Amino acid sequence: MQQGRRVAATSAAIALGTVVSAVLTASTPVPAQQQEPPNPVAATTASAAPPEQPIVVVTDGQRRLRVVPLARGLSHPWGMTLLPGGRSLLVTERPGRLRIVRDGVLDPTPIAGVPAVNPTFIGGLNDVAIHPSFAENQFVYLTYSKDGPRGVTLALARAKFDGKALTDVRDIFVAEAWEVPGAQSGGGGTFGGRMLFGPDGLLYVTVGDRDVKVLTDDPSVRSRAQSLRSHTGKVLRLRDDGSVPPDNPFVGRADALPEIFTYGHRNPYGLAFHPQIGALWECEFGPMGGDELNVLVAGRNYGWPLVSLGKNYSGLPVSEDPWWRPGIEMPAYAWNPSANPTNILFYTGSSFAGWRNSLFVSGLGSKQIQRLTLNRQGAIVGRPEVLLAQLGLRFRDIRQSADGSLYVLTEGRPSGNDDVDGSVLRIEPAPAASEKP
Ligand SMILES: [Ca+2]
Repeated sequence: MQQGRRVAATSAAIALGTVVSAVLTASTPVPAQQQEPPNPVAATTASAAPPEQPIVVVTDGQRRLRVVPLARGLSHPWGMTLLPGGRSLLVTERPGRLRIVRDGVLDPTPIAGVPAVNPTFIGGLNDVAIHPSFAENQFVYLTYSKDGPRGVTLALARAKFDGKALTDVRDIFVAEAWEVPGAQSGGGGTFGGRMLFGPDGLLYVTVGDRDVKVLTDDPSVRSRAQSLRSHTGKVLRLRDDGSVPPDNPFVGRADALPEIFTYGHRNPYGLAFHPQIGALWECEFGPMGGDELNVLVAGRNYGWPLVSLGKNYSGLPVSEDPWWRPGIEMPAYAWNPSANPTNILFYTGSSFAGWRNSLFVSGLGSKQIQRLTLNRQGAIVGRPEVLLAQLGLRFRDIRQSADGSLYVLTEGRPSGNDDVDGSVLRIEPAPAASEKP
């Protein structure tokens, strides 16, 4: 996995180099009296450190953004959720800590009560979500890599959060996605772990393909994404107590696990509901190439590994049918070069003029946020607008606050449980160039 990721990161970096130079050279010169103070972006381009002070950056669509660091010194921040009122947010650190930022200040003490996680390689604590009725029931949900007699799998815990600590912590769902981490993969395969409550009040959870043979051409593990008897490579649909909604697509079938909503996914890390059409969108990593956006329909097969535009890390194509086979859904959008999409978000605010209903994508190896435009039919049109590529940071998550700001999580390096190069950044519209930032 390490090796494969390095290869993927290199090709993404080459593609990104073009984007970055375009961003840096495309600006129209402005009269001297309108020029800003020296742009602090230049100082952060080469390092992987998040900014220490608010800075202004320009997108490749010439939009000026203000980037405000809210928390630094985090270790691989993975998921976040804003608490009601919008003044506090919870953020996970992959090695196994849950942190809280109140009024823009990170509490130095992690929140007590997080379950024990297996932080091997890219395992650990994943996402955090709150119940739609959090103000009444204080329910917080965590996904994490759980140790057990059959190796490691993805688990979903629910707890009560009183503003200080987690209590009544218990697993409400443990995925049938066990694998024993192998030396071949340098780790334990991918876990997924993204969570999203839908407008139906149900909890959607992603599970990765757990491919401990990812560096080989051997498809025996990844093929479990096609098996309805496994939670590997699936998007699941659960009630708020972890039980099965009776209208799930495979309920009542003896040959299928009833939590499954869709199947045939590789490394699904992002979920978002379209604000008007209501459809659930999902993003996933391919191997080398093959990153996809999918529009999920209950019970459908999204192909992995029978259909993929990607190549195995050996260089051989994953499939002779890169686009389609009968019975398999095509992606709504495929990235070339890779975006490494970690989460997606339909923007519903009004802070950024013209951006409502755009789809934002946080990118890991691509080290950028992309804004995709949809037409009235819900199809993606035109080229992505690239945001924040100047920072040189890997983006793990993107969320929107009630006031219309965007929040992103960043990390410098891919793995390492002692790293402290992660941050929470808030993105706001920047004042015009003639004003002070
Ligand atoms: Ca697919």
